[in-house]
Formats: sequence, C-alpha cells, structure tokens
Amino acid sequence: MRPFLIMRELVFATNNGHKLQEIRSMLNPGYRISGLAEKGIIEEIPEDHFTLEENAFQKAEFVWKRVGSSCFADDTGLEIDALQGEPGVFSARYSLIGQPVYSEMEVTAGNIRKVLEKLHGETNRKARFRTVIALIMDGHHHSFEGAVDGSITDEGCGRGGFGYDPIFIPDGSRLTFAEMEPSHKNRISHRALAVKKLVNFLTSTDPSDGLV
Ligand code: ITT
Repeated sequence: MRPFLIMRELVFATNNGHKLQEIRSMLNPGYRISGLAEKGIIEEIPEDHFTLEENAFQKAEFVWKRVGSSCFADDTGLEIDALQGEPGVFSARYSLIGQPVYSEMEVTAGNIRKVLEKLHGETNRKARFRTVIALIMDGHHHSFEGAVDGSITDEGCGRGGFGYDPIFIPDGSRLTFAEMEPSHKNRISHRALAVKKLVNFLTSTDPSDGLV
C-alpha cells in the first residue's frame, strides 16, 4: 500500500518572510510550517533580552500562550570578534537603536554600513552567525544551536539572501552568502545546522517521521 503523509503542524514564531521561506525549504514535506499571520498574530513579538537563547524562548512562549500548539522561534546574531561580539543580539536593528521605524531595506543597508564603518582599517575580520531555535512541544522546552564561522568582507557583494548576507563569507568559500544559490546557503547555514538538530529531535520523538 502506498504510504501517505501525516502533516505535522508547527508554528514558526517569526515575522521575517525570508526565514519562513528558508525553513520551509529545509524541512521535509511531513511538516506544515505556519507563520504568525496565519495564526492571526500580527503584532511585533517582544524580544527584549540580552541573549539569543532568552529571546528565542520569549518569542516561542508568546506564541505557545496565544495558540497553545507546538511552536518554535529562532533568534540569530552576527557576532564579530573585533567588535567584541557585536551586533550579536542587536543584529536586527543595529544601526537604528532608539530611532523610528524604517523600511526593511533601509534597516538592512544601515546595519551593513555600520558594520563596515566600524571595521574600517581592521584586519581581524573573523565573525560567526549563530542561531538558537527554541521549541515548545506539549509544554516542554528544548533548544538547538547552529553556528557558522566566517569573515566580514570590505564591501557588500551579491543580491541573494537577506540581512548581513552580502558581507559574510563562510569559511571554506569564496562567495558571500548573498552570492550563493539559496539552496547552497540553506545547506550550510547557521539556521540549517540548528534546523537539522530540530528535525533530528522531532524524528527521534516520532520514529514514523511523518510517514505511515
Ligand atoms: P523575527 O524575530 O521576526 O524572527 P528578525 O528579522 O528579527 O525576525 P532575527 O532576530 O533572527 O530575525 O535576526 C536578527 C537579524 O540578524 C535579522 O534581522 C538579520 O538582519 C540578521 N540575520 C538573521 N539571520 C540571517 C541570515 O541567515 N543571513 C543574514 N542575516 C541574518
């Protein structure tokens, strides 16, 4: 008999369409990933802690309390050695702390400009992207981490990806994340590594892995 899929729904607590798209392309078809809008959550979820872990759980807990179904959130930071780990947990609005809201494109351009200005003349370009995924399943908390080491370029290159992708070259590559095919970035990225751990966990808790 032909196997059929049982779709498992997980709510991904993000307002970032790029991240939703990336994660959907990484997970196998046994999972249906809903975004916040599909769950009627349209407001910005607070992320006001000082670590990626705490922020990820803050977002996941917000959704768990609102919809009561299994959900996960991620928080990602670009940690630059010569800037003592900045922008880190402040990556999303690095250039705009305390300023009014701008468009996503302006924010991204401002963030990149600020990093390049701060690193002007700096020879230590080492950095890493780090993602923490917080999962709440049946009320239990779990977390998964992925990190990719790399370096910051002198100028932005490439039009793909989002955020700081045009100025980040992962170790072992000559291309920035923004110059890579999305499928390539999605195989090796910080988020991919954390998602792999999430999927391994989901699979180990249900050996059928969505297939019967
Ligand atoms: P949500 O909180 O709604 O999920 P966000 O855009 O705030 O979306 P994060 O807090 O996870 O996303 O990430 C903070 C910032 O770090 C994000 O706005 C980007 O500027 C940057 N970032 C995250 N993941 C990235 C990636 O894969 N490539 C480049 N930049 C990334």
